[in-house]
Amino acid sequence: MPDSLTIRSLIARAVVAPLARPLRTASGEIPAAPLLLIDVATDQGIPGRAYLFGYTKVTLRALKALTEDLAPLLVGKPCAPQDRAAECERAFRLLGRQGLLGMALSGIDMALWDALGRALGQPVATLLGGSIRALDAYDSFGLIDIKDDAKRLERALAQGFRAIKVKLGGGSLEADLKIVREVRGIVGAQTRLMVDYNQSLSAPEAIRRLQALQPYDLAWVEEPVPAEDLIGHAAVRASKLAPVQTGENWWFAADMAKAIAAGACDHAMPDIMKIGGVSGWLKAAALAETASLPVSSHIFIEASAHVLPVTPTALYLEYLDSAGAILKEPLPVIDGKVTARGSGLGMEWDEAAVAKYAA
Ligand code: SMN
Ligand code: MG
Repeated sequence: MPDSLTIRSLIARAVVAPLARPLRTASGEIPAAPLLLIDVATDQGIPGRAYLFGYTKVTLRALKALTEDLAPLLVGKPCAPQDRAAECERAFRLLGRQGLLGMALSGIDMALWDALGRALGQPVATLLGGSIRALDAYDSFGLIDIKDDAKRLERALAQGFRAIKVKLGGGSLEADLKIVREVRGIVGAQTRLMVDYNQSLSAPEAIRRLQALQPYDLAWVEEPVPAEDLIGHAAVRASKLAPVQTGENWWFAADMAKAIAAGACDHAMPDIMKIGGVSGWLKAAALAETASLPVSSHIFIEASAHVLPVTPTALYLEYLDSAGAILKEPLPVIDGKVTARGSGLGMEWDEAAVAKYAA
């Protein structure tokens, strides 16, 4: 390994990549994945790569400009992700890091960890003191239509998934009941079944719906109320109708600490792009351990597969492949499990696909 890896440049490219299953949620639809691909170059010739999931095309151009505008804060400095993250935290103390800036900083952190891993010829999981292992994964569906999705659910079981999540809240309680009844009918009693309301209900409405859903043995209810409504989450949790899961909208570990202090959840699911990249995830993993919260990941299957092995209370990797269409080798599911690849975070762009889906 070269003495010290020095950051030379940073570019970002926007793509809109097709999804194997377009994603419908109670809070909007994502027909294809708006992604920002980050490429860091170093003086030593080692690249660092990561991607951001932009949720919407509307802000993708701004996200690209913002990410590239951060280059002057990094170029010429050592590829030391924790140091760079601390520096950026200070640089943006007055502005704050939520939103696009938080995403950009998290993505850069991931790309720097990727470069470090590549320089050492090691997977990031190994760099962090863990080892690569096959991780239990759950298959993550959107708002389903049983006519179209029954076959896909059966396929998930055939792939070995023992846990499945579906989204609810697209309509009435009756619509939720129909979905859960039909899905339970297909996946059977042995499969763990989780539901995700994507922040669409009030706490009293969530409690009303969970009462009706009692016969279906839900392993968790995710974001029943708006993510920032910690009191609402705590109220749903106090009903004891289903374990409460949240975290995909926590901005950095400080948000997670507030949720824990508010008793908002039984489970945690930090999103590596909103929690501060690999460096931020490590803080979240420590918070989860001290609060005895099982941790599952949120999208970002490639990077999450490297950090879950060093997460003491790791539970599931969420299998929702948002970038497979632009990767040379998408991560496979084998017997319901996903295993990280290295070195670094183990992602190589399929340049022909990147050109095809350029936005
Ligand atoms: C989700 C994932 C990706 C885009 C939108 C929403 C989600 C989940 O809530 O948990 O999978
Ligand atoms: Mg969710």
